[in-house]
Amino acid sequence: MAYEVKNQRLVQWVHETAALCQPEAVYWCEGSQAEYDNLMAQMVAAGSAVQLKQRPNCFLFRSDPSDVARVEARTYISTPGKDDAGPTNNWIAPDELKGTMRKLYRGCMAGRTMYVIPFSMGPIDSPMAKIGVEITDSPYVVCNMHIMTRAGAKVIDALGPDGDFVPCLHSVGAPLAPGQPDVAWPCAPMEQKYISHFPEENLIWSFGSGYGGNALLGKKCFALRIATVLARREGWMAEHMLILRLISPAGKQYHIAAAFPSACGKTNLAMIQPTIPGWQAECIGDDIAWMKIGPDGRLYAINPEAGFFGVAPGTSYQSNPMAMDTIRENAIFTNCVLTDDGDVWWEGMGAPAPTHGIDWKGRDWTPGSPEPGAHPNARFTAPAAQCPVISSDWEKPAGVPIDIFVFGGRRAGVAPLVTEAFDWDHGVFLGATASSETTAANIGAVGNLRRDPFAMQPFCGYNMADYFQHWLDMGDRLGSQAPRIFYVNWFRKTPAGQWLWPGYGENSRVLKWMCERVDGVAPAQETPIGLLPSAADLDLDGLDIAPDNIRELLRVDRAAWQAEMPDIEKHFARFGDRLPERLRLQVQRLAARLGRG
Ligand code: OXD
Ligand code: MN
Repeated sequence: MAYEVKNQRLVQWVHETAALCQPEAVYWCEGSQAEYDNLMAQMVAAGSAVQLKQRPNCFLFRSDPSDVARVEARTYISTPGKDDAGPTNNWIAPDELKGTMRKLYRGCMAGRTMYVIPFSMGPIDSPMAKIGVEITDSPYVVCNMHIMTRAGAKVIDALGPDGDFVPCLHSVGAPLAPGQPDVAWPCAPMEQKYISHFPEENLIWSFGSGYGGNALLGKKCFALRIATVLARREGWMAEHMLILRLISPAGKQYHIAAAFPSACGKTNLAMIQPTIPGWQAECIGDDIAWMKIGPDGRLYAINPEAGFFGVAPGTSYQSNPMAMDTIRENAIFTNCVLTDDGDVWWEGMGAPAPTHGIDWKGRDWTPGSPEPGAHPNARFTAPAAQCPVISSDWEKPAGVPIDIFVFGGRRAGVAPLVTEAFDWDHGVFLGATASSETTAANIGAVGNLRRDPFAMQPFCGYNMADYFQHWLDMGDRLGSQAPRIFYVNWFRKTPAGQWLWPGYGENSRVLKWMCERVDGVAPAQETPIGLLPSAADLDLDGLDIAPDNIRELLRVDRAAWQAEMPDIEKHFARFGDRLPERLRLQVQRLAARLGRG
């Protein structure tokens, strides 16, 4: 061990876990570059990683074809009572789940090294940061955690003898018998995969998968599912939100936190390059925001992560040039195409497809091949500090003051380009009813409408109805200092399927209107569904867009909204009596404004 561990609870837990999982060796991670380089060299030698000739210090991994995404159906919130997990979560009683998983963990690390990764979510010197320790038998996870969190010896120092931490136990679930050769991507079959959370104990147990949020336990498991529970207990907020800073030509800063379901361009918006002259944007985070009320009564946000774990397909110099520049070096790629000259490629990269490459399943691939070369959920892992537009304040211990919340989804019709909430409660209603049409990246048939409240459906660690109430309570505490709430839809289409709005950098035009609303200088029209700009209120200078498109983007289709009401009622009915009365009232008010009931 490269350092002394004075925290007896940690020493004890590592000891007990080693006794249960029976690894060949135990290794305490120090978090250094040498450690990272060493592990990568071992994985290259073992054939599980390929070093990319075209990108300095970059590596490609290919997962097992059965282990490619977060497994929501195998994800559990294990509270003593089922109702505490609520209707949006899978539930098994803690004793039963622990019994099942203990059997799986017994001897599960045989023939492997057990790595202990102390990590901090949030800059270590931030009063909002929290410490976790992940135990894993995957060196791929260790390298990813190096990038995604602040990991290693410095966290042991911060933990001290009595510091608190969230224990995060992870195993790929593939023990090796003596002499048994390893595979490139060890994992367990689906029916043995469990991504389990025990919120009463702030404990995470993950078994069987080596991929993404199933295995990098600081991200969805800790920073969202466990953190939502801590946040409610302690009076703060853990949200599935990007954080960005917008700077006006006059130099005024506005901070925006925005929540979108998967496949709605969240990472693109986090790194937006405004097209309006004089406006600039800086990225603070692309996935998660932890927010706390500061001494001045405003809401301050930090990004608990240190890296980006982004979807590669569709990322191009057109859709997200800043992400493309972030991943030129020191990045990990998973399930992309390997080109013959030693680079990565994916569908929607904007670069011509290689005439020949190796696909994510390790097979020869050419542009005519029947299947995509990269998996649709192929990923890059890259240090946030490498983003050319990372804010100089992205690691500010106190965080940045949030002015604006944005919710949104992908819908071809009904939801206009932008809506401002009448007030906080109405904004909570907009978040609670957020909806998106499923794409190829989601589960279920393409084009189905899915309610994804606050983009938190798979990430809320307790009863979602109580989470709605927590939002209402936070609004009460913030009072007049509360951020303004908006709802956007960048994805409107004509009946013929043409995009009505250009999106990407042009979305800055909508963000500018929001900033002007905060400053009280832009008008808005009152409609039954909220406050909308008129075409004249949006800065459309230099944008070649048909007036009919703008009219359609800002039209409130009363009949379509009336038709929407039963689905909203059905969505809320899932929560039964636990649904806050104030949201029930919002449904009634919307119905009344629409001229019904
Ligand atoms: C993610 C997700 O990977 O939200 O960030 O699915
Ligand atoms: Mn996410």
